[in-house]
Order: sequence, then C-alpha cells, then structure tokens
Amino acid sequence: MSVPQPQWTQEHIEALFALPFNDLLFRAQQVHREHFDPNAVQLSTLLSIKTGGCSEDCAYCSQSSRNDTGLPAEKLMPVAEVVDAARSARQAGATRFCMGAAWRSPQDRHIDALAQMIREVKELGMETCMTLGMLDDAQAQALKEAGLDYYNHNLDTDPEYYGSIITTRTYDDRLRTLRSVRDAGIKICCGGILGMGESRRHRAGLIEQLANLDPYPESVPINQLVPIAGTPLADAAPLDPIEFVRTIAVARITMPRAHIRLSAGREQMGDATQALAYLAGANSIFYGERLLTTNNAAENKDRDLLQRLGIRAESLND
Ligand code: SAM
Ligand code: DTB
Ligand code: SF4
Repeated sequence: MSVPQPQWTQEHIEALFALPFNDLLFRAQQVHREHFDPNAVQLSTLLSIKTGGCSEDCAYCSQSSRNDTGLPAEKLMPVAEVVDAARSARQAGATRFCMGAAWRSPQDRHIDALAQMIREVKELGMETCMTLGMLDDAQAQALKEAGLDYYNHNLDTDPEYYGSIITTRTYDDRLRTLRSVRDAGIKICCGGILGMGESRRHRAGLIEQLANLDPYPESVPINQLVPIAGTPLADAAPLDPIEFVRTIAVARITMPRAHIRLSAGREQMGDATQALAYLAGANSIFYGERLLTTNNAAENKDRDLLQRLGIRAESLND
C-alpha cells in the first residue's frame, strides 16, 4: 500500500507566497536541487491537431466558438501530417510531442486515428502527450493501450474563481477526467493559467488543488495568459512578473518531483523573468515557434537564453 503524501493547507501555501522573495527562491532552489539537475530543462513541442470551433466557453481561449476571434474551425489533422511535425520537433531537440484538440471531449470515432498518432510518434522515440478535453474510463484506457505517456488536462484556476472563467464544464468534471487518466496508468500533466484577473488567494488555491492531488501531477504547466482579441479576457491586466515567479517557486516547493513547465506566455516575458523562473524551479518549456494557435518564443531565442544561463536540454536518456 502506498503511503499517503502530506496534505498542503491553504494557510501553509499562502505563507509560502508571503515569504520575502529571496527566502522563497532560496527554498525553492534547495528543493529543486534535491530532486533534479538544476541546469537541465525538458523540451516539449506542441501541435494543434484539431483547431477551433470548440463548444466550450473558456474565457481565455481563441478556439471557443463563443469567442469572436476569427479562428476558422478545422477537422482532425491527418496522421501523416502529425507524424511529420513530430519528426521536425525531434530534429529540433524536443523529447516530448504534445498534441492538442479543441474538443469538449473526443468522440469514440476519433479514437482509432488518435491511437495511430500515438503509436507512430512513439516509434520516433519521443514521449507522447495529448490534450483532448474530458475523457471517460474507456477512452483513457484506449489511449493508454496505444502507448500514451502523458495526458494534459488543466484545473486552470482556483475552484472559487473557476465559475467566472468557464461555465460549460465543472471543476468536478475536470477532477473526474484526471481520475480516469490516473486509473488508466497514464502520467498526468495538469496546471493552470495566471493573469486572468485572479487574486493571490486564487493562485494559492490552484496550487493547493494541484499539490493535494494524490499523487500530484508528474508535469505541471504554469501558463501566463496570452490575451486574445475577441475573448472576454482580451484586456486582462498583465500579471506582475515577480508574482508569476513566486507561483513557480511555490509549485516547486509543494510538488518537489514534478516537472514544472514554464508554458504559454513566454513570448511576452523578458529574459530576466524567465531566468528567475528557472531559478525558482521551472525545468520544462514548450519549445518551437507555435503554441496551439499563437506564437511561442522563437527557437533561436530560447537556445540563446539557455546557452547564456548554462542550462542544457534534457535528452531521452536522462
Ligand atoms: N480542449 C482541451 C481542454 O481545454 O482541455 C485541450 C486544449 S486547451 C487549449 C489546453 C489548455 O491551454 C487550457 O486548459 C489552458 O490552460 C491553456 N490555454 C488555452 N488558451 C490559453 C491562453 N490564451 N493563454 C494561456 N493558456 C491558454
Ligand atoms: C498547457 O497548459 N498549455 C498549452 C498546452 N497545455 C496544451 C496550451 C497553451 C495555449 C496558448 C494559447 C494558444 O496558442 O492558443
Ligand atoms: Fe475548448 Fe479547450 Fe479552448 Fe476550452 S480551452 S474553449 S475546451 S479548446
């Protein structure tokens, strides 16, 4: 029987957030060094395999059909195109290929094609990740049988703030999908978005939810909102970069063995903020010119920054 992990209370997490910045970063860096090479970063590349026309009402998203963003709805991409993109990502140095679809949940008729994508990307020697919306037990099981390594499904924000961002699926729906993914034996990639007008208490609440998942996710993407014209959050006030870095540090301390991914929003972030985020314990990034529907930091800029920081890219043998 596995030993239950310690529970993080809201008070404890808020106390971490309130530490003097240097004390918080020092603690985060200590925890980081106990579990990881502090000078290594894991590279994942994203591909939108089914873009736009989504039925959900996520207030941040370019792909919701309820948001007037001018993004055309597309069909599921053919397997061969997905595998070509994965090959290019591998060539560029990514070890994991993350395939995202703008669905509330996949339909059973899609599962064969999705399984084929997983098998062929794995044959390239890459880790596979998918994010397709809500899954039931049978769908999670089918993806696992095809060899899926990770499933991304974010909690996005604090349960209390959640209702002002999304109304078409509940927090419990999300937790149920995470349970199906866990039960199928797939590793979990689960995080959230900062800079949606939430308060520090809400940021602490998101970390509390993530850290108390038992076990906590293997991979935790911390996104900074990419404001999209035509969405309700288009004009959200930008988040203080120091607060962003604090959140990374608290995630590192509360989820010591997780890869904490500096995710969306890096294109809009200065080098110094990213450097601080690495110091705070971030050890994974999305790498490649595109996220799903928006631009990512350019590959040459990333290589340059990592080189200036003396950080190496993880290989599959790490
Ligand atoms: N449709 C699926 C779902 O929502 O579960 C999968 C794709 S969805 C685009 C994946 C995640 O991307 C969202 O949960 C959200 O955390 C993140 N995301 C989407 N739009 C974003 C934006 N404009 N800025 C930052 N993160 C964003
Ligand atoms: C995650 O947490 N962030 C990624 C991935 N999981 C699927 C998506 C970021 C999307 C940013 C906005 C866009 O490009 O549409
Ligand atoms: Fe759809 Fe996912 Fe965008 Fe929400 S985040 S609108 S579920 S694609």
